[in-house]
Amino acid sequence: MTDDDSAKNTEQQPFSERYPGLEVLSAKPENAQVASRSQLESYLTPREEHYIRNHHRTPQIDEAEWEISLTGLVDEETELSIAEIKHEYATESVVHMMECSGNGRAYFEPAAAGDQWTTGAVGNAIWTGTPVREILHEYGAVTDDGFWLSIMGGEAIDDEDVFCRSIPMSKIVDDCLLAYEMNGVPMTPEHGYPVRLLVPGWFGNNSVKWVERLHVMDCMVSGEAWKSNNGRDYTKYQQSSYRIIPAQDEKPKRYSSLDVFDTHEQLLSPDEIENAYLFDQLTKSLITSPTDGDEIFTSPDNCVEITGIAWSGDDAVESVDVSVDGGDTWHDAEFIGPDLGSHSVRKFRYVWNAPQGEYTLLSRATDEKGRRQPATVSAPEEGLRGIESNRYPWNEKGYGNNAYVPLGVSITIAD
Ligand SMILES: Nc1nc2c(c(=O)[nH]1)N[C@H]1C(S)=C(S)[C@@H](COP(=O)(O)O)O[C@H]1N2
Ligand SMILES: [Mo]
Repeated sequence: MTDDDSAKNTEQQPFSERYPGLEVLSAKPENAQVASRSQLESYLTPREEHYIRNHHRTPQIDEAEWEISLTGLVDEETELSIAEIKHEYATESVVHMMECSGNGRAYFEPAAAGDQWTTGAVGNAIWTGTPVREILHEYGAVTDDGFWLSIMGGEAIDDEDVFCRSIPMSKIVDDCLLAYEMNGVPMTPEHGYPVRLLVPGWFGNNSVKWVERLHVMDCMVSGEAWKSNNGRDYTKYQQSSYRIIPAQDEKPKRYSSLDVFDTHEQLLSPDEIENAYLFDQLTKSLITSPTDGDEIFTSPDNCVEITGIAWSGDDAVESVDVSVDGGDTWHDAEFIGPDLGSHSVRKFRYVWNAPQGEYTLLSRATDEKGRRQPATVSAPEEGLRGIESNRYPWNEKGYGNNAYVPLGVSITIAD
């Protein structure tokens, strides 16, 4: 398929028909998750089955006319064409399990506002593009640690707030891409065509789609000038959305810069950062087979193979445990299949000698720093700011839920 075909298709077919594997949460703007867990059994998520999350609507962009401006702390401000981005620098690929920070919001009690994503706002794809560092170096940008790159999406119209994210320069220089291909084919308009930022291992909200401007700064977008810039708020999606806000806080505390980016580390040290920012993904896992409500006949060998996937942020998944008794006892699962890099899912399995009965199956992953999924989400009255005593903090916007209990699978083993 050529770039032109994917652009044309948008006009021809409704969104839900172009993504038949997705369950639509809202059609305008387009928000949709993978319809079933069993679709996540394959090592890679097909482009048409990768969840979609939009705040506004998908813009119709002509790649030949699109330009990205590079501004701020650079020797030379410039406009980059898509042809320059694609052809004048190195090309790199990464397998990234992207998760929307709202994935699992549906399990918050009381409910948190927003689309009620359950388990399907994830996708494991091969993303290909140009390393951002190459472009920054070409134009003499300041790329020292402590600096930030603010990336702005181009879809806002009239006085809509601009989808802008500030990413620490150390992460940008390390492995961020200006991506234009997904699984070896051009990205569809909904996934960011013609070009998106791809931040490997970080929550989806960092991977800005339809990039229009890159701005090199010594701080994040913050302060009055960015809050009202020609009538538009550039700070909302950095400073107000995608923050962990416990029930007792009216507003998140805005910081102009940070030293700690790791989301889990922020959640463990709320004295330093009162409301964590959703940057790198938390450790999480999901049983994909059997599925909830299954009745399984095990004869003649009494064996059930439990399989699933696990993923984490910048730190790789180290191990996965499986419980068949609702969390009383745990067994080591084994990894199977290829290791596609630390930002990809790992597939796991546990082979179980299954007596007749009813069971709740659970899985929990641990990352290479020894950080394990918490069991449940706390109650808002507890006021937690971080992960404590095996509980994930309830928060007003329902972000980051990696608790394992709500993800359990109930099955019956029949005669
Ligand atoms: N410009 C822009 N970029 C954006 C968004 C958006 O609304 N506008 N949504 C973000 C969020 S919250 C997520 S989870 C990912 C989803 O990417 P996908 O739709 O390709 O799955 O895009 C991110 N990039
Ligand atoms: Mo998201």
